[in-house]
Amino acid sequence: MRRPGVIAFPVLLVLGAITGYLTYTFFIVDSTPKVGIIGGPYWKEIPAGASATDQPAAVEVDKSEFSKVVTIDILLGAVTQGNPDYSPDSAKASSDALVTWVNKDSAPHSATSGKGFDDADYGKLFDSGILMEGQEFSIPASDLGKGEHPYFCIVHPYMSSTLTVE
Ligand SMILES: [Cu+2]
Repeated sequence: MRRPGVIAFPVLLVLGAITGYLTYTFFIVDSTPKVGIIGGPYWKEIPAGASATDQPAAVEVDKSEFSKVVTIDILLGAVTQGNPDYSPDSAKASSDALVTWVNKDSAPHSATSGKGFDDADYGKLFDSGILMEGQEFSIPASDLGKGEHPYFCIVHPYMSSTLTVE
């Protein structure tokens, strides 16, 4: 009587080889992206609206044309949840003013219209895009229209504020 390992060992080797071959053929090869081929089990269409081109282009603003400038600082440390972020937190601007956000934090931030990503219209009224440390974004209050405009930071959605145009 031979020892059982004499048969079991080569059988296990063959089964392992078959498993490896099938895994490679049916999972690895299919899931590896190929240039020019759109499809495969993991292919997913990017939803409309995810494109950066949907967002309003940065407006070039001549500050000297405005006698009133409302500055909203993005405070140092705003990156930490719970810290004061936009200052003043509820800014007010008259229709003839220019509104300017200045990032005084060391982290990147944005000022993007809307209450958050759940807001279907977020970013439609205004969007600073990513502001690095020291960068600023300006928009005439007349472009926004009267009323209360909530906005938030797309990098840190817990940062939110309102701008009221009177
Ligand atoms: Cu932020």
